[in-house]
Amino acid sequence: MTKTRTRALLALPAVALAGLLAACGGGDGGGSSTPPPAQKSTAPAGATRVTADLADFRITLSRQTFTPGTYAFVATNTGHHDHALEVEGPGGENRSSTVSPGESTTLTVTLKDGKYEVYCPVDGHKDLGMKTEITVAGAPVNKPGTPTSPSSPSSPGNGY
Ligand SMILES: [Cu+2]
Repeated sequence: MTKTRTRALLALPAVALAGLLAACGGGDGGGSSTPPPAQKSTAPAGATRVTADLADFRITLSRQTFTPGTYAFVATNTGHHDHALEVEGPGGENRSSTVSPGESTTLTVTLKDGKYEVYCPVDGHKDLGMKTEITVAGAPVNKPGTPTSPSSPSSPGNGY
């Protein structure tokens, strides 16, 4: 009367894990040592995650230099006033929704070569110090970096 059940289900977790591992591993150009938790993905696939801390009245980004590509700015309001994040530069401007203290929002922006101003567009906060500048330069994230070698000028003519 006893039936042995084939435990085919045991094979599943390993497969799921392998799929997860293959899914991450995006290009990380900077020196962030803490990998983001692979839990909920509010950002589209392929976007590099950047955190933006919106305090009273200062914006702190997890990185200052960028290579062209798509970024998901995860803005968290750590202050006591409503704040928002605006990224303005080549290619236009992008504004996040306004976030209440303690809340966070994600702003996805595609950055091109150039300089961008990152600030809080809420009343006068920019002038109170909620602004910073970022630089976008170099090879796209998904390509291996091409070294920027300044063409060496002809060697000084000492004797010939
Ligand atoms: Cu603000």
